[in-house]
Formats: sequence, structure tokens, C-alpha cells
Amino acid sequence: MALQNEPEFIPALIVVDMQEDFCPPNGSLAVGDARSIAPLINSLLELPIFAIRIGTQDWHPQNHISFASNHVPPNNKPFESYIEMNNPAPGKALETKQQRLWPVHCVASTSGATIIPEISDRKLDVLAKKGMDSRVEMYSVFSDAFRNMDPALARQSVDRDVKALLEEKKVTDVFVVGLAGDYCVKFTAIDAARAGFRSWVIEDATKCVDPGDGWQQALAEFEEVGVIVTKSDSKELAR
Ligand code: VGL
Ligand code: ZN
Repeated sequence: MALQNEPEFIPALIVVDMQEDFCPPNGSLAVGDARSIAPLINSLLELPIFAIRIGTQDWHPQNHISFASNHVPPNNKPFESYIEMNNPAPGKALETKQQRLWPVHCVASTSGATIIPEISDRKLDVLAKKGMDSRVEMYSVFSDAFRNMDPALARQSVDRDVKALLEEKKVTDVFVVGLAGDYCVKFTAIDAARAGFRSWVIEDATKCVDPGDGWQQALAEFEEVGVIVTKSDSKELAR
């Protein structure tokens, strides 16, 4: 029975980018041990507490700005090179960001972009595609790297308005799992907090591109914006 002054708790689960290209042995941007978290994510998907279960899919055009192959030497080494990326929003082109370059990955409609078969995707209520605009990186499903979410740009970058979906379900708490802890999981959780949800990352249900430094950096950023790091056996998930 809910106590009078207990805060409202309407949780959602966001399963980020559990796609072939992020998984060994054949993924072009394989994250170490990525497949090993699938059983845990499936058990989270089974929990009756979630008001909505959303999956995300990195879904890039072949000419995406984050692909090293779309840049010229010597600054086009996957994982190593960074380029200056301009804000594609009208009138904002002078705003730039450092963009890490990646191998070609998750090209729209290719096998590398499919959700791995180990995930029970029939448990997902919604699948949101992101990173569809060639001009800009989009790690978070809520916004691109410049935090643009104006409809004209967003329509080219993402196919679902996840914030609106969560609000429709009156969600108070967003739990984020999947790949990668130091990129798309991190930015999705941070944006959820900024959007006004209580935001949680379930630590044992994510894996990082750079498990040492990348995760330490993520923890520092979580602290700044109030993202809570938890574990799959925590009491919050047992209500
Ligand atoms: C991701 C690098 C490039 C991720 C996506 O899903 O974390 N990382 N694109
Ligand atoms: Zn990507």
C-alpha cells in the first residue's frame, strides 16, 4: 500500500543499442563482453513495475559524420581521431564540438544495426531509432550532441519523441541499461535527468567502450547532474 508521503514512483526502462555492431565477435564497434548483459536485461524486461519499456537503435546513414571513413587522412583513424563538428541547427554553425571518430557501424537496415537475438525484443513497447542525420552525432535518444531537439532537426535525427512518450505514461523514474556505458547510456541517462525525470543507470546491465577511464568519467558526470548509479538487485527494482 502506498504511504501518503512516499514520492510517486512510475518507472520506465530504456534498453540502449543492444545491436550486433556493438557486440563481439563480429561487431565493427564491439564493446568487450557486451553480449553477457543480455540475460540480465531480459530479466529486467520481465519486471512488472515498468510503465513502458523502450529500446533504442543507433541507425546511421552511410555518410554519417562519426564514421572515420568519411574523413580525410591523417585525422581519420577509428577510435583515435577527433574532428570538429558544427552544430547543424539554423544559425548555429559556428558552434562546434569535438567528435570522436568510429568505425562504420549500425548503418540503417544492415545486419549490424539489428538488435541481438539474445534480447527478448518482443518485450519492448517501442523501438526508437537515433543518429539518422548525417551531419551530427546523437548518443542520447533525447537529443543530439548540441542538445538540439527542435522538431525540424529532430525529425531527421530520431524517429520517436521519447520524452513525450514518457510524459504520456506519467513516468517519474527512468532506468537506463545497455550499450555503451560511457557513450549512449551515459548521455541518455544525463538527458533524462535534465528533462526532469529521476534518472538511474543499472551498473551491472551496461558495458563500456573504455571500461576504465570511460566509466570513471561517466560516474563524475552522473554526480554533476544527479544521475543515480544502482544495481539490478537494488530495492528500487523490487517494489
Ligand atoms: C555508441 C559510439 C558510436 C553507443 C553509438 O551506442 O554507445 N557509441 N555510436
Ligand atoms: Zn553511432
